[in-house]
Amino acid sequence: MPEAGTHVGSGKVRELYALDDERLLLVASDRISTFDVVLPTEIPDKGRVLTGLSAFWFDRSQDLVENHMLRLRSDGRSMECRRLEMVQLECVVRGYLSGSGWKDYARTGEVCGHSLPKGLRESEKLPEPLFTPSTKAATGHDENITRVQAGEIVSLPMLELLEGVSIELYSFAAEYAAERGIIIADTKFEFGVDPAGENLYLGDEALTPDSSRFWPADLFEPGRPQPSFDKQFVRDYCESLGWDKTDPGPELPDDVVAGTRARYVEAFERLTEQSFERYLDDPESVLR
Ligand code: Q0Z
Repeated sequence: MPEAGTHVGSGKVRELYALDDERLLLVASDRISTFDVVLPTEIPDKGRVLTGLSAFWFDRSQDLVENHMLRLRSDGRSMECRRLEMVQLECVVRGYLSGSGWKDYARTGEVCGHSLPKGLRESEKLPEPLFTPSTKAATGHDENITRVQAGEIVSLPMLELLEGVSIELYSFAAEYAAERGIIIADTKFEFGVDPAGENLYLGDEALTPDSSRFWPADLFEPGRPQPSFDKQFVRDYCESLGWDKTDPGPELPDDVVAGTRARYVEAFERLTEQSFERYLDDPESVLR
């Protein structure tokens, strides 16, 4: 139980607590989801890897946009955050054609109202990163929306600010990660404003494998779906069982857990350029 927090929300793999009127505590568990189902087996330290990566990116991107991080707790999985009024848009940026972006392109030649060249293949790098906002569906799946629909949720000046900041953040992170062998194919940002509505902040988690598609660059080959940097062992194991992908999911064997933990740690170490052991010893070591 976190110090002085009343529970205010649950995500699939994270919990949110109120500390006071101005501050929230975001706690990342070791739970893992695949095919949208949370599995009964945890991946040890997954929550610490994701919190450490979020903290790393918040620190490295603070000149691009302010963010909600106030403090990283010594457990390595909890972040004290500025309480914001969240913008009711999922700010998705896609650098590669995958997932619902690929599906929409294959059907219509467009992704969220952006027309694209003909003949692109699944997983291909896009000529420019695309801002493809979606709605925050309370249950089920986020829905891709057009610019016009997004303009009904936020003002047009706010939409243009979100688009510009989102693309800058993605471009910065994708270039940094590519130099370290990780393709960030796409990512989802969530933003908020202070109570006066004066300042924009990057919130939630940022540029983690749970909020993004991470692909190993050395295996990149357009024309097919790409292996996931972090979850591929879990997916392959689940596929080998013939599980119908409804709740409850299967327990994972020890070798799948160990292999998956190693991939999360590898992503952390490649991106932060420091050992995960050092992070466990001193979480603030990811901050400059
Ligand atoms: C984030 C979520 C989670 C359940 C609300 N800084 C903030 N200010 C106000 N609200 C939020 C934040 Cl991050 C906020 N969520 C998403 C996260 C569990 C829901 F860990 N909801």
